[in-house]
Amino acid sequence: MLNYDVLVIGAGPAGSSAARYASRYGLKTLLVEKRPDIGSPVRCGEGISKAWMPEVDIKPEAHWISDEVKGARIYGPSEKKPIMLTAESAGNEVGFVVERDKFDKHIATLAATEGAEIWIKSPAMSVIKEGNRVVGAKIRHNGEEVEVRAKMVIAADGFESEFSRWAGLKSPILKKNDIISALEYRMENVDSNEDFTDFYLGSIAPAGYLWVFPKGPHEANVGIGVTITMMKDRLDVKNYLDSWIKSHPAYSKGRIIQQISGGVSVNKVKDKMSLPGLLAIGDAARLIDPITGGGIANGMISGKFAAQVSKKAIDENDFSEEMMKNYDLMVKDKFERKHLRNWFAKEKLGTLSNETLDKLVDVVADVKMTSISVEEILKGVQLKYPELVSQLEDLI
Ligand code: FAD
Ligand code: OZ2
Repeated sequence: MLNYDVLVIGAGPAGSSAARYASRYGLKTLLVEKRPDIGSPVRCGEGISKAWMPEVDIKPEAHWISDEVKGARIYGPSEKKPIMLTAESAGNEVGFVVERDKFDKHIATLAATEGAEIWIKSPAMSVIKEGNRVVGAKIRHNGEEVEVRAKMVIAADGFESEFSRWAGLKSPILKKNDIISALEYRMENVDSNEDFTDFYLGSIAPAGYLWVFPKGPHEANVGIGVTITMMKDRLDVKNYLDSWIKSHPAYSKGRIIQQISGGVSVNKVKDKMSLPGLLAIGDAARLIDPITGGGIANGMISGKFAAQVSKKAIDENDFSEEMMKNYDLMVKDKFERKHLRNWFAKEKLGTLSNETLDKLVDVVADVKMTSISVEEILKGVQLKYPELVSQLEDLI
């Protein structure tokens, strides 16, 4: 049996961020990852904005940046004039398309630098509980099942998260209209614009969108997310992506060098993301933004919160439900209102016809955007089409 202050399950960006901060706060920390290679295989569009990075002490580094973009373009179904979110008009920083495998390894390296121990190829197999408190996990490590005891356990095991459900947390369960099925090709020999991440709305991607995130002059991630309630068949999402590519000469001449797929949660913030001795973070806590589908930033921020509450719980020797609520409150304070607004907006957007979406994009494209954010787009919609956002007007 081994003893730690903090055991983190999963070395994605959320888990590595939690392990990094827990170690920084002086806690003896073990980070376990089931895969043999942190960050790989990549399952991500790799698009991130810059604005949140200082919050989790991340400085951009060339080795994990694939492309620096100057803005985002959002196209309606007829693909005419897009809504432009650009650094020039908004006057703030934009974002990157990253090399996600290198990015994830970088965050794990930062955790190691602070002193965290890391085990790869080491899946958590089951939860150890004493009464209602989680006190560790059984980990398969070097061919053996090792009992790891920890004062605090952090579940960072991603969208397919099982650990917190094994422990008895119900909140990871999602409603069908809050699940996106996503598919993406990494494509070579395409003509995308290196300066922009592009988003395409409409019946080409029912209740979701299609994206093109540039990775260089002739390389891009071309992906699609569709709400699963809009799908009749598992293959629908591939058919949607293939038919869009086929009808766009800049992409149809391209070559697919990698295909990935995965689930994306697009829900409101859950009420409870903790149990005594256990905190769920990142995708395991369903913290993806419900309109952009972006989860890297939120995962890393929630990892920092989990480390802070772990430190407090350990210092005060209090692992009660009440103590864990501090984490739920920090997460809600940060994300609840924004995700509620974006959830309502995505629900509404999913009901609009191509014709309405075209009109909407056309008029909102004329609004000067002063920051690169979803809020700014919704303010534009409120200005031009108030009836569409009447349900969420208090949140804009
Ligand atoms: P993950 O990155 O999933 O990490 C979880 C880790 O836990 C994994 O390494 C896994 O192997 C490990 N693990 C699982 N079970 C166990 C176990 N039992 N024991 C040990 N380890 C375990 N977000 C963005 O911000 N920008 C994007 O462009 C973007 N594009 C996306 C495109 C697609 C197709 C998909 C599916 C998602 C996309 N996302 C994007 C979402 C983003 O990938 C996630 O929100 C992000 O990875 C969440 O980080 P995480 O650390 O919570 O989980
Ligand atoms: P704000 C990002 O985080 C980029 C993430 C890209 C993730 C791609 C993953 C795709 C996976 C699945 C698809 C999910 C589909 C979800 C359903 C949607 C239903 C329509 C922008 O720049 C964050 O970016 C704008 C960044 O956002 C992105 C900052 O935003 C455009 C979003 C696309 C669609 C919106 C449609 C609205 C159209 C209305 C006509 C602000 C703060 O940082 C500022 O301080 O999270 O707001 O950050």
